[in-house]
Amino acid sequence: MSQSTTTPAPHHPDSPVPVYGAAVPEGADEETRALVETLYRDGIVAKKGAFTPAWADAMREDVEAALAEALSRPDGAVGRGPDRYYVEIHPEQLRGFVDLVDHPWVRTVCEAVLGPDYQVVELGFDVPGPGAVNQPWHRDFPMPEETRRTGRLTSLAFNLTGVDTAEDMGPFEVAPGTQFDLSDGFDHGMFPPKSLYGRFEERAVRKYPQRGDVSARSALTVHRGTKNDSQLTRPVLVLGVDAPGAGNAEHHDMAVTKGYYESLPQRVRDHLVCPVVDELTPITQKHTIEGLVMGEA
Ligand SMILES: O=C(O)CCC(=O)C(=O)O
Ligand SMILES: [Fe+2]
Repeated sequence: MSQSTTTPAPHHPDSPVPVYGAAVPEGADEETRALVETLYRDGIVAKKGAFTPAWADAMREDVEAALAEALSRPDGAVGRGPDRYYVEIHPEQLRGFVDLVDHPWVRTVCEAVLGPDYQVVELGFDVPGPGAVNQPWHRDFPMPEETRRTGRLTSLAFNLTGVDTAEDMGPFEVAPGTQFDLSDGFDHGMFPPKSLYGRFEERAVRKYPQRGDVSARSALTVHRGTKNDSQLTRPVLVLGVDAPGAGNAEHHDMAVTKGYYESLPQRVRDHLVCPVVDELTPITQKHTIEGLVMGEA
């Protein structure tokens, strides 16, 4: 999967034309090529109906149990704005974890974009409640040096909704094609200045995923959760996957017990780099810059 050395420098946010080509692995079939091309062009790609609605309902139950547990202890959940929580969990807190990481579409996207040695580094969820407001446009982390230099994406965030998304629930909004915007002037490399909001608003697409759908995006594609005008929460699962060396694992505290690890198929184990422990420790959320900038819940 070597990308040509002639890749031009990333374009400036003011430039309308993304200059990166997709890094399609050699020998990829047509479906894989299309997935990688869409991801490199739009910064997001999705598969409808990857799981059944019943599978998504079970995921939602696990997410709600984990949220209740996290809210019951100090720093179990971190605020990402008013009535919007982020909670990180361990794989065995999610009954469908193996189904998720072993799903053919998920595996294909990971392998094609991140290479055969991709690493599952983060499992968590965002829960915007009825009081959630528009988030500032943002990246989930700053552009890594490698992406800036080579135009290669080195990590992916998979999202799965726990509910059928309706307009009044404050849908996820994304600005396709902004994953390679240079971040000069972005606050902490993540939050673009208001003077650039026009660029994101022009491109903004609201997503209405239904239970069972899965999407994969670059965390660099500028996006935001929007204002929830309903009485319902809109839980979203987040699975973070890295290319080797991308360095996101160190920001997360995922672990698995020995017994659970031993129960996993080898091809799932192959992508887990987290510690194997005797007993799980509930994850304490670090207070992050996201919480600060988005306004603690
Ligand atoms: O509301 C969403 O779906 C995404 C929220 C988000 O982007 C974040 O908290 O970083
Ligand atoms: Fe985000």
